[in-house]
Amino acid sequence: TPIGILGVPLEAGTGRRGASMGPQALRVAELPERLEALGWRVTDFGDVAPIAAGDVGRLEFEGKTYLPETVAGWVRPLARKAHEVAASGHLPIFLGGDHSLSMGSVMGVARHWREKGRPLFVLWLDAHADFNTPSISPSGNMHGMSLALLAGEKELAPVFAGEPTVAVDPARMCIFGARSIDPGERELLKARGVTVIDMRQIDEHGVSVLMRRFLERVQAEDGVLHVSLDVDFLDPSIAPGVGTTVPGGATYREAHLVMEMLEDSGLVGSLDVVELNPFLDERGRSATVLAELVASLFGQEVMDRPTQAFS
Ligand code: DIR
Ligand code: MN
Ligand code: MN
Ligand code: MN
Repeated sequence: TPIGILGVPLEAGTGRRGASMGPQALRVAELPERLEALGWRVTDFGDVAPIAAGDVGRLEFEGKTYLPETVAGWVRPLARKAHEVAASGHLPIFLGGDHSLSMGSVMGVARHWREKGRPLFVLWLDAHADFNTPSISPSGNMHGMSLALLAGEKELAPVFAGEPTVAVDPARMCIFGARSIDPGERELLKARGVTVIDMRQIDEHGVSVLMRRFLERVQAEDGVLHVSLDVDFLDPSIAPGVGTTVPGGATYREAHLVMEMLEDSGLVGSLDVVELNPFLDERGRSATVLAELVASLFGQEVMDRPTQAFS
């Protein structure tokens, strides 16, 4: 399958400016060219065109929620475009942009896989769970609510009001690398049955055992996997270019092992690369690390040899 790239220069979902420059920084870091060098056919569909917030109309929520009309103005057309790119036989890669964009990217691919009759699983590589709803969010930032929306939380329904929605089964979601979860969010994750692999578990068991456990579940159900990679999954020492750094993240090698195992599994159907903030980055370091990780996910390896842990 050819790869289809979509840029989503959205930053209204986060408290800091700069993530809107993410898609272009990932292009400058030669993400598309790296994939082409691995033998993939790559089409860059450019950046998604948003609907103006004023044309979305006022959206009402139960709690503090910043710029929801702006976010809705991006993710509604994004979901349509994501569906279109997936339906045209491309493997979509979404370049962000803050993590609220996943409301649209995953919604679009979820529509596609429901038509195809394949269960969609979501792997959320992130320091955070992004499972807040307006009534429990301490910040009101919508990038902290995207996974909750995708799980079908009713409070967030106005974001896609009037549009077709497909919820992802929370039991098919896995958050990997977590180390900062808000109190209300933690309760909701438990109530919905989301798998949360925190850094403590990764320290104890290692990436390979935990990833393998999840990938085997996807495979057993003949599922397809959407991977959502938040820059802050990585330790800030290797990827400082993100608005919400949290110490104690994945190392360079842990992150590559995740990517290599994903590639060997053959289960990945789509990818988000989100929260890169070039304004906070150090000379494109984080952009380059991300481009290298994406290359790993699409077949770059040292020797022509699959990872032993999953084959
Ligand atoms: C925090 C931080 N849980 C919030 N979230 C995110 O604002 O809801 N930071 N996603 O990247
Ligand atoms: Mn996130
Ligand atoms: Mn995060
Ligand atoms: Mn491989």
